[in-house]
Amino acid sequence: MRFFFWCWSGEEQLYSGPDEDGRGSPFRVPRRGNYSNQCEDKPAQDCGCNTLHRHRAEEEEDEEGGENIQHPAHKYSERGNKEDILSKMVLLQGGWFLMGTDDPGIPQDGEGPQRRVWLNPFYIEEHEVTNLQFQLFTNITHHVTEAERFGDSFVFEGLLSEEVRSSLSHAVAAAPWWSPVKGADWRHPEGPDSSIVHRMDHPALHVSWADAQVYCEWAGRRLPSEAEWEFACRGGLQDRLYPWGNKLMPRGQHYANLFQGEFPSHNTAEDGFAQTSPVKKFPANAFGLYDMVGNVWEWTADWWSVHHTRDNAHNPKGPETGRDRVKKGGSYMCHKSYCYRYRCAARSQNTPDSSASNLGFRCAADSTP
Ligand SMILES: [Ca+2]
Ligand SMILES: [Ca+2]
Repeated sequence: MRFFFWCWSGEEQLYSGPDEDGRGSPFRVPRRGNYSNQCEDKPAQDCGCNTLHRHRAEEEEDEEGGENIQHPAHKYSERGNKEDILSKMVLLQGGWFLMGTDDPGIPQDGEGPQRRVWLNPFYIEEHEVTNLQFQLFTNITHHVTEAERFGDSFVFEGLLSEEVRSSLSHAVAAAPWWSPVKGADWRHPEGPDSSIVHRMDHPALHVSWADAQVYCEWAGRRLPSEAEWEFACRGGLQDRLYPWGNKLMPRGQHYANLFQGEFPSHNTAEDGFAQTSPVKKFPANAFGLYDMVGNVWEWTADWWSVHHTRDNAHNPKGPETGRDRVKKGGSYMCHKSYCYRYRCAARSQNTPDSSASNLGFRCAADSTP
């Protein structure tokens, strides 16, 4: 039995920092091994520190779980043609652009300073990887995600059934709308009694950075760097908040799947979706890319750092090492009052083995296969 601890300390997330779509990331779980509660030597009032025990499955059980997950009603055989599965990619010409902002919405996230960045041409998928695509990938590769191996993943409590909710032993204290749910994985986004059957064109959830890496490598692609992702998000516009400009709702229209209402208790779903939406439901940006902000957060290749200089950079790839990976774009859970991160310059982070019900990815490439 392994134990996991979460701590929240103002701007510093010591471990599983619940924050997300609140303030930070739903959880940042050290992968395995010796965990200690680093908050123990800090005053509780400074840390807001809570100790949660997540009972992970034993490794032996993980192995069995690996067998069990080969179950689903696979509609598609292993003969599926990879080229038919993969997303269309858009070629972006790169060049100089302004990355980050000098007017950060959340300064502690390292959104600034604004700096000039050069990118070589690259390709990026036009939408987030969907459940259908991820299912076909797993059918062919038999890949077992980290959430499946660990036996749980984080789910926004507002989406849970009464049955699952009543079975929960704890939530993340600093962000009680997040709960670790046993049996939550990409096939069961809200726990064992949920499924993706009617959501095959929605983004795949509960996919860790490592899982996303495996998918992109299998596809002959890679994760985008943070700079590439942000360039893609901006759609050729300079120093704008959103992929389409500075106004959140031009002509009163919703341009992204975000959270309307009172977070976290009352989601009016004014944009049509209280949860994820099918990809490509909202307008593309000028590059023809969909859901760059909103719908689900997207992993990037970079390690996380909040320290940037104004120096010009060529094809930056982020720090060489780190603990967390950068994610971009915000999600359907983002509300200005809690998670004003549905902007191109906004950013957040998770440990590479983290997974949640609002975190997905898309791939990029240097060239077409
Ligand atoms: Ca929404
Ligand atoms: Ca997105």
